[in-house]
Amino acid sequence: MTNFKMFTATLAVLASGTLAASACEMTLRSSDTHPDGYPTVEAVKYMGEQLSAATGDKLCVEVFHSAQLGEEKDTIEQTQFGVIDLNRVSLGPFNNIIEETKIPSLPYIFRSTEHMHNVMDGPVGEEILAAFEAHDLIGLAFYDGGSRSFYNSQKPINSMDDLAGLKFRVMQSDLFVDMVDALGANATPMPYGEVYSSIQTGAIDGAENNWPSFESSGHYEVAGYYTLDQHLIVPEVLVMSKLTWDKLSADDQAAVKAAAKASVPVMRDMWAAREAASEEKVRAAGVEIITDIDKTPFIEAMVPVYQKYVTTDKLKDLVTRIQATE
Ligand code: BDP
Repeated sequence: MTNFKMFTATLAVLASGTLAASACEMTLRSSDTHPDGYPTVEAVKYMGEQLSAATGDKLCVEVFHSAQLGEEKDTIEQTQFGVIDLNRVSLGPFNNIIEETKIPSLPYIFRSTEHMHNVMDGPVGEEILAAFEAHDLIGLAFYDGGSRSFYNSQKPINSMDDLAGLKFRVMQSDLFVDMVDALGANATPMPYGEVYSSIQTGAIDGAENNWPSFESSGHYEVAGYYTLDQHLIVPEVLVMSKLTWDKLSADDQAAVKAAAKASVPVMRDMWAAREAASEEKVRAAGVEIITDIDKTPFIEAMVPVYQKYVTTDKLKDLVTRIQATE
């Protein structure tokens, strides 16, 4: 689609959706690739309720879930242009645009979800949120994205050697292409919505994701082997268009930030519950889960990836501070 056609299509969906929330002075339209009920979608709805309460129904949020407004790479652009007000996205698709987002997207940079929380809730997280502004976006809050692991339709992956020759879809980020290459497999960046049919037709052998996405996307129906190598713990982010932000009073801006922050702990609880439920569903469907995997060779293979992407003093400093965080 050309940009013009894409914008027109988005505007048509937006126009059809605004009636429901017309009591509000301003309805902020928010995009999410995930289906209704998914923790990120529910977190932004919760954020909207908080915001409406805080502003006496002046500001409302309407979430367009299930990629109604498009795939992430396109919706990011539309958020920069102010066509979409809010967007909940993985940090991955920002990597090629905002340098700082590459650091928390590095493979094995976080030792655990708890480590990720400690980093992203602190000064490093604030610095990364602040980096969005130069790109016409306001970073509001980070959400959980679990840990991502490889799944495929061909065979169980028990070691790094088993990845050789397989073709995996990655998010549209050069960093992830290099990550997969460094592991000895082949990478194809593509939008999330194309993954199911691409595995089904054999255009790719698999992809990588967390439990809730593996389950909700139905990818587990076409990729019967899931290896918990946990190469990425990529935070997700809620951003606002700077054009929308600039239309708000200072008080309303503060209310937006507060509502976004308030949704974080709620999201984390919903995430933990959904992770468990998704795992149960995927296991019950008979997917072979490989848990006993030595991650050391995977971690060692990432040295050239770090060398390629952690280039400036600023980025090196971010890595050092993340590694030094408990
Ligand atoms: C999911 C993220 C979503 C990404 C998707 C992907 O929540 O933002 O679009 O992965 O792989 O886990 O593209």
